Amino acid sequence: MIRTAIGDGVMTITLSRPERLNAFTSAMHAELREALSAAERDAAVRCIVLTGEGRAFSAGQDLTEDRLPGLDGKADFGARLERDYNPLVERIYAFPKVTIAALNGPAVGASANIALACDIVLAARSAYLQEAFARIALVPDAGGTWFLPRIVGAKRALALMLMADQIPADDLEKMGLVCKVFDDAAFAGEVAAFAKRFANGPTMTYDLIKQAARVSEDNDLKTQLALEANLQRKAGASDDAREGVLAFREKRAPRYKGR
Ligand code: T3D
Repeated sequence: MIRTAIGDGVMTITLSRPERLNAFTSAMHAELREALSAAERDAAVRCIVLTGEGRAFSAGQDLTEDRLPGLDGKADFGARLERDYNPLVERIYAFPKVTIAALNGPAVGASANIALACDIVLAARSAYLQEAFARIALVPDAGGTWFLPRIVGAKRALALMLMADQIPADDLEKMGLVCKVFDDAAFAGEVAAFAKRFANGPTMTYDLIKQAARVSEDNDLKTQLALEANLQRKAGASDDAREGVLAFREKRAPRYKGR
């Protein structure tokens, strides 16, 4: 259900239930947690790519996994979120290494929002994203109501969630939901090259940049300036910062070690 492969400092985590468009089950969540722990522990992993096998990124929660809503009045749809999705989204959002969602195909429901929790979203031209929840009379979850307004603005986010339509990759790029779109035939190669660039970069500094970006919307300017000074103190004391300046002076490419 979850496959992992490491190469060039990048762990590629592949959601792998192609016959169900990689829809999430509880077992898949457990395997994904394991994969993320392994990626966090392993110093050789400097960037992670989350993608899907086959023609989809993922179709969200597996709608056949267990009970049908509404029939006996006992189905607790919040419980699964609290157990599986909410910790996953928080973990990806705060992950100490750069995370890339590579949308090889549709990203639907909770999976659309798991993708938005990643630092960078790349998409194949044929991919789409769909906040499909309202189509089955559910509320956007897995962080959708938090990420979307912050990326596309409150009014547009609300429309996307109410309409629940499929948004093509080129439109996602225009809205800022996707960073780059690549032609389908070139997608795998472009994603690998994109990820390698981060794996070869100053990964400790990336973590500091992510820390600053995560809190900036909740901070006033004064607080954020003070935070920048603290983070810069840490970045400036790193081997990588020294290497970056040395490489500039010596007119060569820097060789970063992530410390
Ligand atoms: O606790 C809780 O449950 C609350 C949490 C909710 C989180 C959520 O994610 S809610 C949103 C769940 N996802 C959806 O509503 C999307 C459902 N899927 C679709 O609408 C369509 O499959 C797509 C638009 C994604 C793709 O359409 P299409 O025509 O390209 O493919 P298809 O033929 O519909 O799907 C291929 C197969 O995958 C098909 O199986 P079959 O008929 O060949 O045996 C289909 O049933 C299966 N599949 C697709 N999505 C899911 C799924 N099976 C289980 N769960 C799915 N989500």
